[in-house]
Amino acid sequence: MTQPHSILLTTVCRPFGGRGEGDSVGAELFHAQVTRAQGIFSFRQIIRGWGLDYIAENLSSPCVVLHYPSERELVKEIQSRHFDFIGINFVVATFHKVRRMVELIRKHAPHAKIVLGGYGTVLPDDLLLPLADTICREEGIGFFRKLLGEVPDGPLRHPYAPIPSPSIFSYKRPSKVAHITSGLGCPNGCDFCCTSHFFKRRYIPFAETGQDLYEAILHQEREARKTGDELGGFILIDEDFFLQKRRALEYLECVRRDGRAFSIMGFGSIRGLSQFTADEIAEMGFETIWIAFESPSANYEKMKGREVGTLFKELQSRGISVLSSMIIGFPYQNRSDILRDFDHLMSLDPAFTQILIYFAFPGTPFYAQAISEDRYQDPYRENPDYRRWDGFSMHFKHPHFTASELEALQRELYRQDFLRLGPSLIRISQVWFNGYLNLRSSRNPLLKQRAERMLFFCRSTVSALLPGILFAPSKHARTRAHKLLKQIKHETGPLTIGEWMKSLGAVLLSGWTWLTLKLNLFQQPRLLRLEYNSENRHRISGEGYAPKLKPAAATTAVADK
Ligand code: B12
Ligand code: SF4
Repeated sequence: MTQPHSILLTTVCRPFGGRGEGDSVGAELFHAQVTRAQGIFSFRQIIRGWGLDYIAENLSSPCVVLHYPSERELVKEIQSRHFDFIGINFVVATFHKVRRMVELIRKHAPHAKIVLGGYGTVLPDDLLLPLADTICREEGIGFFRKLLGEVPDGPLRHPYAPIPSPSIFSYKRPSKVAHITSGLGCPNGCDFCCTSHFFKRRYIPFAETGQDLYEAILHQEREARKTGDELGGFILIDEDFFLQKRRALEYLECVRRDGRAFSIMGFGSIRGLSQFTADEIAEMGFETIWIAFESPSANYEKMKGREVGTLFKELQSRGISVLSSMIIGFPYQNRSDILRDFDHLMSLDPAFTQILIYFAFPGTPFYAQAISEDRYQDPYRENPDYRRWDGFSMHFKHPHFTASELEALQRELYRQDFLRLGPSLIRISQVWFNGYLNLRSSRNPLLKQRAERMLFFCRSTVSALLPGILFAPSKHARTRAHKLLKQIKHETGPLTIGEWMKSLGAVLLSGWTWLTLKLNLFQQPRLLRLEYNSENRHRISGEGYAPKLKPAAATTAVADK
């Protein structure tokens, strides 16, 4: 039996968006990267650093986790008690914050051992070693267990670590979204991909079987019930969930057996998704799937499978919205190549779009290539400023673009996405509505149930269509919102007085949202502080609480075919 240690795990400190920092680097996915050009229509959702919750949940020592503390809050925490280890999660773009945090830790807790972890550790030792006692460049639970003398490959527990449901027009929905990581890493090995190469193209399962995953989801539900949280759905972190075919099919079997699907947002490649029919994917409960579009001519393995247009259409017709990400700035691309790809993507009508500039993290084949071919531009070659390792700046010399030209084109494409397809809220409502129409007469009980869920989603956001009709950025988008509202009313009945009142409320709230954006008010995350394995925790991990999962220490080298 080892002596318990006292551990503090923290994300990097807020505030975000300081001088020289990329404006996408913060605590949000939608507003920072995906719906960033959508103004008052942008989705808002603070996402926590789940890696830290996973580590804390799986240690036996008491552990405090801080998500997005200010420097003052961090100092207050480290002064409040003795911590043996202080772990910091960071990415390359937030490395500069680590320097400052380490300064504070060394001043206020000089005895504490500093552990650096997360994907920022792809940076070289000469930068990191002076700041750390230990660096974790692997799966963090096993690593931390080893560090503390615990059994590294003991059973793995999924923490209950929910985040708020996405909000729009400053209206905070009461429900939460739970999170599960079913695995880390990805065997696809795209040349630019940090996570795939971080784990050397191995897949590290956190849920070995479909039954494990299903159990983990039920466990989240039970925890939500205990805590009094209303759960709106689940975010499933797994770079390419559908590539693990056997596990996904087993999961489907569990859903079919119990006749109950959970709403899931997840990630899947064309290659992985093509192993399933759209009905199967819908039966599993997926509501939103992040599918990389990149550039079809880039020819990545992950893009091989069903024709992208057919796949998108099939999914959308079952009420599954697609978040699609495009990369621009491949060396072979000139302006018209990029515009052609973009037109193609727009024709697929994704509910959400992300457009990033091709760039390379240390440790990837593309990074090695860029160094050997001397492709970095001067400011990024010697002593680079890592704050802009964010997908919104171009680091390389390009035959057809200067950095500012490509960055301007990226901004223009985000604007075009918004103008042409309209607010994501309308796009996603359209998908739900079509899903409802297509599935309502299905003889498959799970799909019929899904139609009911789509109808519920549609009606519960119908009030938000009025701001779309009034303020969407183009005539086309306003007409789209108007037409959708008419169709919904036609098929599902007129708006109730309550819905009309809410519609007016949404208009007022959209004015308030405009003001808060304009004045930059309430845009930072707040501190989320949690205690794990301690008396003070609102729920104590222990016997009877852990789902029965197999040890997750083993790594799987290849995906199921
Ligand atoms: C969710 C997510 C976010 C969320 C939450 C961020 C956060 N605070 O963690 C949001 C949307 C806010 C976000 C933003 C950004 N993100 Co992000 N994000 C992810 C994503 C999709 C999942 C991370 C996750 O939760 N995984 C599940 C947990 C359980 O696993 P994990 O994080 O890997 O943690 C495990 C190990 O890595 C390790 N570990 C992690 N932290 C620590 C700390 C210690 C002390 C130890 C010992 C171990 C350890 O142990 C954990 C358990 O095994 C990853 C891609 C991916 N699939 O991993 C990208 C990723 C981490 N993001 C990335 C980037 C670039 C960004 C942004 C810069 C994007 C931008 N343009 O602004 C910003 C930075 C914001 C910020 N404040 O850091 C890159 C990082 C690459 C790099 N080397 O820098 C990734 C890898 C995506 C990619 N493939 O490029 N992101
Ligand atoms: S499919 Fe996605 S996660 Fe996998 S290697 Fe390619 S970019 Fe990375």
